[in-house]
Amino acid sequence: MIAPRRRSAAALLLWAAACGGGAAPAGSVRYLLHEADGSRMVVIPAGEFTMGTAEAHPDLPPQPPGAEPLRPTDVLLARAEPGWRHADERPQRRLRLPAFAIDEHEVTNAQYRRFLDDVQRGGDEAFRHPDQPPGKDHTPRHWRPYNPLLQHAGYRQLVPFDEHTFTADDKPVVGVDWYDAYAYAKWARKRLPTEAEWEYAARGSDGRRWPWGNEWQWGLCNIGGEKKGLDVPARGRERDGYVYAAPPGTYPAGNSPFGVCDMAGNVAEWVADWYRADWYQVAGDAVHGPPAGTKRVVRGGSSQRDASSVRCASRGCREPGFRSFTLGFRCAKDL
Ligand SMILES: [Ca+2]
Ligand SMILES: [Ca+2]
Repeated sequence: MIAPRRRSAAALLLWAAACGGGAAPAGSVRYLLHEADGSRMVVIPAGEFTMGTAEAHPDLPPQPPGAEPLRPTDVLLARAEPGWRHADERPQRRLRLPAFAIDEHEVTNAQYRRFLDDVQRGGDEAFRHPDQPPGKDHTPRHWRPYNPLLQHAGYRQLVPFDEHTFTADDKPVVGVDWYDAYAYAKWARKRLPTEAEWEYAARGSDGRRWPWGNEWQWGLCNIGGEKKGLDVPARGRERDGYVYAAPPGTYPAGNSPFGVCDMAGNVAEWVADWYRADWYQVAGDAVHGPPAGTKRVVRGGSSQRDASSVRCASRGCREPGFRSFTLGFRCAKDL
């Protein structure tokens, strides 16, 4: 296989039908085939959008059909979930962005493996971030031989891991830190999306809560479900079919208005910006994050989170060296 660093940068533009469902009318999604890493990207047109959340007192999280009413303690616990602490999403702002392209799917293990093979042969000097720790290895955390019982002692093990749970070619890569995501994007002649670009690609121009609209619907994305609270009999009985990540594109009816897949849940996604909880209060019309910080923004929520945490405006953050079986990324590029 020819390494992407030696490939032509030529890319093919085409128009194609939407990949099913979602809010995008069939035929309206403009795709771009990005040769360097074999990804299909969605062209996001220049436009104005609503970033952030207006509500000061959000609703309670949607419960599965037929579920028992929430007890007062459940309400307190639900409001303690990071996705319900809306303060860092306010005030809501209208921002204007130039056109860009974003990966239709989260980066897969198959794609990441080509990157890893290339940098293990030729080094990562051309791709690594200046702040990357010396001697860093880009191997995802879960690609190494491991004893899941020992190495995941800090996690609730919901169903048994097997050797392919986090490594199958068609699954999103996880266990990568921000430096890995940055280096992959540069290797692929792309970049990480900004927080604003990510949110615009997820919700379009009308400020909707979830990629498909304002009403929560089960089965349109991969989140945590009945397993919550270590409910042993419920393990593995997910309404969306997956306890951990699903192959990208499994829920086309939950696509964003632009036809971007899995912007709610599946794996959470690193983006380019530094996190600052009060950034929206001081950012004005800035479309980038603060110039420095200690944590990078994570967007979209994951297979282990609730419906609120996978809202388009929900913000998370992690130290750039953090790795998790719920955290991956996708790339963007200028047009
Ligand atoms: Ca699930
Ligand atoms: Ca996602």
